[in-house]
Amino acid sequence: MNALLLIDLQNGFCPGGSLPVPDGDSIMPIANRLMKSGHYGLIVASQDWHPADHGSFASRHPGKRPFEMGELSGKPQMLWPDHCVQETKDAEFHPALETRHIAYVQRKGENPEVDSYSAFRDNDRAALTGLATYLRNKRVTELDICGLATDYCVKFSALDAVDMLPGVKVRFIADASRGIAPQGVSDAIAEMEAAGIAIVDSSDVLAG
Ligand code: VGL
Ligand code: ZN
Repeated sequence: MNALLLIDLQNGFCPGGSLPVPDGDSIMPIANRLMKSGHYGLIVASQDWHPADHGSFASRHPGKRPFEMGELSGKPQMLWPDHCVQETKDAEFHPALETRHIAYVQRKGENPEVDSYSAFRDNDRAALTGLATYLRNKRVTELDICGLATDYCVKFSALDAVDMLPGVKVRFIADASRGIAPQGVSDAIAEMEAAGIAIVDSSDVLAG
């Protein structure tokens, strides 16, 4: 079974959102084309879904500003602007995304004391989200991953997919993804390649 995993295609990560990824909204038409291509038997999505007092928010760390390093539960943590707070417009999927194709939504980042970049487990690797079990039960053998942001949630989700779904062929769809920082994106692509993840474009998928 071929599956597509769309990472965090939410207002918060698009221009006008609270943690905008440059050009983040430009990938919605590509995601829609991929979903409608007929290539995938299963389409799932993740949603960053934070409580209003999430510990990754700089606002919870007196004297700290967004994009500074801080600490969360004793571990180094990049501090972010408040973003994707549960039940707010910022956390909703981007309106241009055709969500009717999505069979399952994996929410993450609900525990205020730990961040969860990966759609599969928290950053401390202690708590699983349930997505790996879901994909195993669906007998997924090929998993394509794309979305926002390449250097954070996409990268960690792809690396965890390789680690937690042995035997599944994992690919990263580059043109259907955007990152926060250019250097972070190049590093993320190198890390994914080193982990055996194939780097492809949507045209490769659509060509069959
Ligand atoms: C993300 C930073 C904080 C992401 C989520 O979706 O890449 N990045 N929360
Ligand atoms: Zn977040």
